[in-house]
Amino acid sequence: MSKPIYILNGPNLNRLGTREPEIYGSTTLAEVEASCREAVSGSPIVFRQSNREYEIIEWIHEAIDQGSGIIINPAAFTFTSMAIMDALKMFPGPIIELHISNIHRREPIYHKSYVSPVATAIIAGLGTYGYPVAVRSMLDMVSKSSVGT
Ligand code: CA2
Repeated sequence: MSKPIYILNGPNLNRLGTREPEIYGSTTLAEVEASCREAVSGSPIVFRQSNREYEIIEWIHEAIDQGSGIIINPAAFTFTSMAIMDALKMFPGPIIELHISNIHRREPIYHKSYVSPVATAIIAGLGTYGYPVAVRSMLDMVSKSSVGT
């Protein structure tokens, strides 16, 4: 069995699909998870969401030991968390930073990401469709990376 891709979601994303549909769409996080599982067609993924910074850091540590790649939508922690940045720095495989909205089209407080400098790639502005796109790209990246085996 190959190592799983970790898909980690930050604060408030458990409420996806319930407000601001003009920015984030009407798809729920459960539906996003289903779209990721469909995109990997059987390859293992770990899909999680937390409103707690420490829990996301613990999951990044778990991915360091057990994962092939990390896709992370850190939500508001994108703009605040040096601790998540430091944890991601320790991950030896590919990292995709993912945002549903295009953070660079939004207010200046959404422009400075702590995660971007340690990410392999960034996806933003594709809506929730960005998740299956990220998963397919990650499958391709881990197949070329020694961490994926
Ligand atoms: O566009 C993204 O994916 C974001 O990471 C979402 C964050 C925001 O702070 C980032 O700037 C961009 C906010 C997530 C809020 O969660 C929601 C909850 C319910 C409905 C919609 C969003």
